[in-house]
Amino acid sequence: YVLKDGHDAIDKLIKATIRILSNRDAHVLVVDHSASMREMLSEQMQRQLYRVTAVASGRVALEVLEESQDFDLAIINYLMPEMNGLKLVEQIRNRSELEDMRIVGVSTLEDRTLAGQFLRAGASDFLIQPLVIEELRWRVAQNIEISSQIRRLRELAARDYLTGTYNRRHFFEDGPRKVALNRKQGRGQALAIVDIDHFKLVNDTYGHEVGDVVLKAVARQLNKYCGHSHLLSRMGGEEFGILISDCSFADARRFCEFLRHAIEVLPIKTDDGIVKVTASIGLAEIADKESFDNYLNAADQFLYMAKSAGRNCVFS
Ligand code: GH3
Ligand code: MG
Ligand code: MG
Ligand code: MG
Repeated sequence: YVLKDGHDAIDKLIKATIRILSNRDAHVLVVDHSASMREMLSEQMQRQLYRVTAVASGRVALEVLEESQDFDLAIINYLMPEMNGLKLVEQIRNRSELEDMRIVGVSTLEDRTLAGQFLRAGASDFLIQPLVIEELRWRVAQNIEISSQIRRLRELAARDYLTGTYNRRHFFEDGPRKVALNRKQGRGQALAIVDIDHFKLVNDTYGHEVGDVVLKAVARQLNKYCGHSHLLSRMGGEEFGILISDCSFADARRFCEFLRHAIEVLPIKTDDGIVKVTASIGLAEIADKESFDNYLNAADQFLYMAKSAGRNCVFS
């Protein structure tokens, strides 16, 4: 009986450890005016293998969050001169790019309404000072688990099921955002639409399954060269959109020509042997302040011209 109890305890310990380890490297921001609290919180977070950044004021916290949006959770003390914890939470929640970050408010029990105020302002959780270490650890661990689940779901929702590239929804969400950012930073950019030539014929000749293999291979080839620099998405069917960033228009044109060639020479292994395809590309320069949709339309018109001109070419 004792042994069984022992196994149970070990089992629980292992499960708890796995829960913490699965989120190691999560990034925690500690905002506390007291140096000893910052030190204690940092130590506790590091024990759970989280990365920690500790700052002494709301102002510095906002500066840090301006620089990096990769924080999973912030622990924010109410009592701070200049800007109190509640004000800081309100400011953070005004910024949509930080909406997934979990916030744990901290304060003494002097004012019983503070927990409610913190939650109303957008905090995810609340802890009473003096902190109980076990409670601190598990509230933080659970909130980080929620934030990583949200991240996983977002990632899943942004991907195309067949090819693994970003999907249309993500392209139309993130595309305009990236265009605005490039514009602000004075970077050249362009929109391309890549459409596989006579793809219907591939399906008709070899069947849908081989068609799927071809789609995946073309997507992998495009992804190989777009990497993190250029936003690639499957817009639908056998059509891919690419937002080319930080690039002169001449270079964007060369890049598209390179992609076209990379598809043309790609031998695609299928159950029916090697299949080869070509693609046509329409490319529009993003230079003015027109909408994302307008630039896509322009790229689409160039694509139409490329098809009319005999396919396997780039028009811009
Ligand atoms: P064009 O050179 O003018 O682009 O001709 P096309 O045959 O490539 O273009 P069309 O728009 O006539 O046909 C596209 C085909 O893509 C039709 C559709 O069955 C096929 N398709 C769309 N989505 C998928 C998919 O997920 N898997 C497969 N295997 N085929 C798909
Ligand atoms: Mg078509
Ligand atoms: Mg096509
Ligand atoms: Mg098409």
